[in-house]
Amino acid sequence: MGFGDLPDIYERYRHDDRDNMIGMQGNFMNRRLAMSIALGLCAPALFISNAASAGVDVTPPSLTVPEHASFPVGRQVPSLDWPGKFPVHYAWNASDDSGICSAAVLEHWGDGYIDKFRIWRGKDSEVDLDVVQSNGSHSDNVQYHSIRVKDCAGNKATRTFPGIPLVFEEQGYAEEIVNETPANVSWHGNWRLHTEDTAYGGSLATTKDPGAKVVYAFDAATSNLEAGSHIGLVMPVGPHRGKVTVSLFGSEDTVVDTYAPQRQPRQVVADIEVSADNINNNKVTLTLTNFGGGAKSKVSIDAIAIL
Ligand SMILES: [Ca+2]
Repeated sequence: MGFGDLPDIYERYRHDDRDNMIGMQGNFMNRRLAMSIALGLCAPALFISNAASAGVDVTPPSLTVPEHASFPVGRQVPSLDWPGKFPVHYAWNASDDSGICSAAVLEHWGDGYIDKFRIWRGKDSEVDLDVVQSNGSHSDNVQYHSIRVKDCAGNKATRTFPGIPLVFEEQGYAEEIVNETPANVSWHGNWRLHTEDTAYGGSLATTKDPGAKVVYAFDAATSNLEAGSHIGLVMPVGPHRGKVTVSLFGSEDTVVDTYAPQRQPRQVVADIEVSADNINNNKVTLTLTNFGGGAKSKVSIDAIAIL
């Protein structure tokens, strides 16, 4: 099965395409909650009139391959079994001047069942969406997902991708994420490596000691790091957490506060752009230091996202 359009499955699906509801009802609820999709844009619920009367063509819209967005600070990185937001950038060309009117993610199950999650309604050719995992584990029954768009004349097209959204990263659609303990890391001071269910990859490195430091030396070529790349620092935030100093070789230090009134795992607390000055002997060196100096001095490193 290729990753292009799936006319047979698509036709079966069309019989159920009676409404624009987000798929949180009906037999969806009888399934394991493998994934849910939240509205990524709070676009006004404009009802755009059928464009057929405007004499537009009826060719289905053509989709570009989904692109991935950066991790804006404040995003939550999903993990396999825990909820999180996963930002994805889509761009496509409408077949006519009616534009794209809606987008949905279809979740294809092994028994032929298809769940639909409408993720966007508006009129644009480019959109950033949040794909949100629910609090359930992914079922083995989910074989693959596809994105379906509909133009304002009612024409539809699908783009299929394998696996669950989290697996985007293995398919080249998403950011590379490395756990807190890659091979090229050196620890200074007292750090504790421990398991944590809600952490990315199920583990964290934690220190309470001001001045404790960790140095990541990424190979620029193998990590796909170049000028203009972004590094997303993934850490938990919460009421007992403090500040961390973040610096790249060749750049000034930045202090990031991981205090938050409520505990939240897997937060992208910093998004650092890499410049040519930061690449030295094909290495990009990231240093994180427990800033201390306040009432809270606990910081934990969860993961590094390379964008
Ligand atoms: Ca981790």
